[in-house]
Amino acid sequence: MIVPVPSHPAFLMRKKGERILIVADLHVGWEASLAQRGVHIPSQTPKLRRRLMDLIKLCKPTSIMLLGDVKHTVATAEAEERHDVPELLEAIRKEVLSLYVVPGNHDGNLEPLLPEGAKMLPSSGASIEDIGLFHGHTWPAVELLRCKTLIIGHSHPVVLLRDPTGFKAMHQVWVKADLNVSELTKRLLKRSNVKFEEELKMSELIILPSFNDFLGGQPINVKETLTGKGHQEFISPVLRSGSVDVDGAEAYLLDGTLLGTVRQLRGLA
Ligand SMILES: [Mn+2]
Repeated sequence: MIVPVPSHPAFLMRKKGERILIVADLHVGWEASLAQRGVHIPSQTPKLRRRLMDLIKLCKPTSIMLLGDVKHTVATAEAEERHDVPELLEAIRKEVLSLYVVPGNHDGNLEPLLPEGAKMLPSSGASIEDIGLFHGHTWPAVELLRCKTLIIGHSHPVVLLRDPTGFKAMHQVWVKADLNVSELTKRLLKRSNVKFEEELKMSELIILPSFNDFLGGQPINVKETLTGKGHQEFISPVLRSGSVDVDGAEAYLLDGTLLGTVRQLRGLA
């Protein structure tokens, strides 16, 4: 069983005595990239660490899965990340039996920064029971087609609400979308040249809000943010594949409030 943790951008999965906490997009070191543009602020990692520790206290997980983009610099690691990532991961590693990392597009050269015992999974993802998990910047492994639900991060979904007087608010959201598995299978197999003839039950895709809320997100209710325009590096191939009903996707605030579908919310952006 998998449930969103109320008021946190996190999932808790329970499975025969195991409790797996899943978070995505920590982007440790994002503020260091601000320094390159002349804005110097203290490291925000202690705040991330406090929030993670609170979450661990609340959920009492036996393991933690980091669903990609643990750090911010894409190919290498900045000095701040080389210090902050091991310290943060070591702290959470001590609290659980296992720490798993599914790498995202920002996780180049992450492996040397992982604490002892942490397990790096393939970027094409992993499945736990009938849930398939991957960061979202790549296609998932073909085996993930056997899952019922796909969970990704990567998009940092937020909803933009614009008041007629010019006020703007952005709220982090969960996104839940219907998924057409035969379409997804077709697209995925075309790339991998594998035969896959089974009856498939997959029906939905869920996007996890980013754990690091400091760097904002992509407003999903601004035209085609999730599927087309904008920075291609942020567009998930699965969302772009035509197999996900992005317009009909439902957006939920972290506290569980249903805001509406992407289509309905476009009028408020
Ligand atoms: Mn990403």
